[in-house]
Amino acid sequence: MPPLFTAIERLTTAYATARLAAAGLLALLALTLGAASTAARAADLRVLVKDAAGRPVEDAVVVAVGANVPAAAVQAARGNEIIDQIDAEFVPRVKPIMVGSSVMFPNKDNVRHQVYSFSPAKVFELPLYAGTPARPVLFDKAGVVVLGCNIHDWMVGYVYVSESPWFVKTGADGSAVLRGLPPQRYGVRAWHPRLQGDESTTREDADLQGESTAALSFTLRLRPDVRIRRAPVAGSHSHY
Ligand SMILES: [Cu+2]
Repeated sequence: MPPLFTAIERLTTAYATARLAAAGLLALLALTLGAASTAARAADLRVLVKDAAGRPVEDAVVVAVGANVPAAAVQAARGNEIIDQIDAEFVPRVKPIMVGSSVMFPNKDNVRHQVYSFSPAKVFELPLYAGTPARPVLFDKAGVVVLGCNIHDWMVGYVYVSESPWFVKTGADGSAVLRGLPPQRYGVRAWHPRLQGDESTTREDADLQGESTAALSFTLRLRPDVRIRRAPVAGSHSHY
């Protein structure tokens, strides 16, 4: 090839490479700026759940529902979750998950468990087992799934299968924070295993357009805490 053409070819290649690099940089910059502005606009919603007597309610699930649900939020919320059986109890006793998530139920006890649910949102049974079952259970329908064990009547757990990716569970002080909510209007509701009446009646509205933080408080009417008396369990620490 004549030297002139080679030179032109080299120049053209160099130009193309530079253009590609510039385009790449611009795209990266746009992505970074976009992510930064989205993060800056996202809001935190602090929630406080109390009972009718004003006492903090632990293990309440608070769900925020908005019209615009980014696929990334769903992807981040959906996952492989774990509910242990420790000392013949479900740990945690209340587990909120995103619909489409699966839950593994490892048995950490020296006794066998037979975990089941008859709840419409998920009917299943794990045959009597020790250790970790081979397969997780897929929760593909929103709703509350009450867990039991055929061997230990007092074992009760709750999987709260949320249709929205924005949910949180309250701590011992009755509070929790829903983080990174995109700016929009939300219907926010609270649920608890002892909630009296329909969960939808707890709904409150939050407008997070132009707000970086907001707060809501819920007062729930709860049934008395009645639990099935435990029997001594071989290999458990409860009867020490
Ligand atoms: Cu059991």
